[in-house]
Amino acid sequence: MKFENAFFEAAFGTAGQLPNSDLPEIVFAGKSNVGKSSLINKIFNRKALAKVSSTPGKTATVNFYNMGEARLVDLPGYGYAKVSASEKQRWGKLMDRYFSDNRNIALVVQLLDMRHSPTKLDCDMLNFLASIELPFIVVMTKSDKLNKTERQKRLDSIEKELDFLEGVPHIVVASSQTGEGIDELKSIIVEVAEE
Ligand SMILES: Nc1nc2c(ncn2[C@@H]2O[C@H](COP(=O)(O)OP(=O)(O)O)[C@@H](O)[C@H]2O)c(=O)[nH]1
Ligand SMILES: [Mg+2]
Repeated sequence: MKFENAFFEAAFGTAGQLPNSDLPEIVFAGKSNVGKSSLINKIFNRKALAKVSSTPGKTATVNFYNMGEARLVDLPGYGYAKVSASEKQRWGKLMDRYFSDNRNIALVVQLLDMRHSPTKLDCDMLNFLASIELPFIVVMTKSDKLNKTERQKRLDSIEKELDFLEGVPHIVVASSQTGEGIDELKSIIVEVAEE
């Protein structure tokens, strides 16, 4: 897999437009502003393939990146307070359709902000992933923003915070700033794409 050669393929705002799933998909999910686009750029070693926004709630489409043997899928973020009811409904429909479409989903990568406990919506998303029995891992983002003590505190807490799930998922600590966790994520992606 040549991460550097990945290219943006398409963005879809409504479920009816979703393209056929003819390659394994590695799906990135998380709340708005958690650092999804930054992490995707870091994985591809590109500055701005995925748009990084200082305005949360911007990416409202499902974005597909072609990596040759597999696709990386950037799901629209959730949990941005200022989003309208109709926009939330569109998000829900899009997610329902995406995940019920018999797609070739190799792995879901659920991002959580390492600085905070998972939100209610984060837990809803994790419960949903567990209920549809998709393989998923957790990435704790923005690790560079924590000092040593804070970092250890979050690492000590997270397993307990996720114990509502049957079996604690694999957790990767990552930062798009320092590059922590990126190599591990890349090898996980290569591994699941080959299965
Ligand atoms: N310090 C730090 N900031 C980050 C990191 N990842 C993202 N950010 C910042 O968080 C904000 C949201 O990032 P973005 O990638 O657009 O989040 P998305 O909404 O989940 O796609 C931007 O201001 C980024 O520069 C990280 O690992 N470390
Ligand atoms: Mg984004």
